[in-house]
Amino acid sequence: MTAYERSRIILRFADLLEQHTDEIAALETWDNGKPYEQAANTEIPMTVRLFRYYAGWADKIHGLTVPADGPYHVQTLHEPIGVAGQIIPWNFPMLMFSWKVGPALACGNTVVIKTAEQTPLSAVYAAKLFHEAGLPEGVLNVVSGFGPTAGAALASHMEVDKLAFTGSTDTGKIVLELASKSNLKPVTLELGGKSAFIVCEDADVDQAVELSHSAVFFNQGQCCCAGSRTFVHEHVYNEFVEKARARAMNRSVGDPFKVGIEQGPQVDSDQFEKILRCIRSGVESGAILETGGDRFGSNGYYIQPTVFSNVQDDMSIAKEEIFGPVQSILKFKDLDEVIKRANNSRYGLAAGIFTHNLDTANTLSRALKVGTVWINCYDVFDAAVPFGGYKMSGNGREKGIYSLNNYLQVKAVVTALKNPSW
Ligand code: TXE
Repeated sequence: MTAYERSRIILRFADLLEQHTDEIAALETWDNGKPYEQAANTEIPMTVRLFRYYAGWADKIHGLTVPADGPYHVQTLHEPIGVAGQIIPWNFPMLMFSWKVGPALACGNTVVIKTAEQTPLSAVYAAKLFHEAGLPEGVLNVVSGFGPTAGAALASHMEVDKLAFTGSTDTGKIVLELASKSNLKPVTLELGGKSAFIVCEDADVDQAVELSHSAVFFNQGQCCCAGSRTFVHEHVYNEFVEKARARAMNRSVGDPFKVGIEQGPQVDSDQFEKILRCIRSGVESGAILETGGDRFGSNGYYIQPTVFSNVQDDMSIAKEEIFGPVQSILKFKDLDEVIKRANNSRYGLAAGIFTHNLDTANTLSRALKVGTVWINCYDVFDAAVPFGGYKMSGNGREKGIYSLNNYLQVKAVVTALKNPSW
């Protein structure tokens, strides 16, 4: 198929997805528990945008001519890598589908994607729409299945040429091992995080409170880049804690299909229990429970929006990924100290910086060992902007131009020139 035709199919798919936003958003809410409005107004439009972005790339991927020494004509061919195996999690099923499938198809690969066992529906629906858009049989294959069987089979398959994984750091280690023990397929990993959200003394406190609230609580706290360590300068700490507590108490929790609901249930009982264990550990280790701390209501996997203050670096709520609606607020005194503490993590996915001082913003953004720095904003996810982690948050970058390299082979073709003087 020509690159132009690939591009047109992806664009037709994006149009179909947009037309079916209501159905797909409803599937996301049924499967995951996320507010329907969030899925319909934010996630599906972002998914559509992502596919349109990569449709635009399909016919702009090409090699170079290289001015090598000697009587040679040298060119590079950018070829599809082959069969892309992809394993995605349950927190943003459609969006994760797009980050994986968009660049893989734009580059001319075929795909076998395994969805998370908690959230299989939307990708199956999307595959049907791809078929309607004209994608030939066999190019996109959606597998519903469990990790240790279907996921491991993909990671260790000898005829899968590349693996892209998003999920926990522990499972990331497993798939990397399976890939290395089979055919050494290259692996990109997007794993967990414990991102620092740093509120400096000159920050607009009201804005920082609101954005730190959504940085933690968005999607029931089930975000790899959740700003889950809220560092606040001592001069604004008391005001910040008071306002963060009030905001969390105000969060609307309930039936995710209802208008105006900000927070639905956690995805499943495993996650629900894990989060409650984390909350108990916060209380036991001496953090101050400002609000929340228990399940919400008596039915379903709902958790009260929870805020801890007086959190210390060595507490497990400051170190481990909670993946739930739990904010941990830590106090800091100066810039050098907060840089060291923010970087003192095995993760390095993202960070938020709240300041109006250009020097502070520049110093922090250069010093932090993370893949994304948001300054006076958070969770801004444009299709063109790369995303990925330092350290144990993973390797490789998704989105933007950077994701294309994950799905391409570069072949150097060197031809001897018959008459080098020309
Ligand atoms: O993740 P897993 P789980 C974090 C978060 C969460 C924790 C556990 O802290 O609480 O991980 O969640 C597939 N071989 N994140 O257990 O196991 C699995 O089927 C191959 C952060 O749900 O990593 C699913 O498709 N694949 C994260 C995917 O891996 C395997 C998002 C993710 O599941 C496998 C999700 C195996 N042996 C959880 N075992 C993020 N970075 O956003 C499982 N899988």
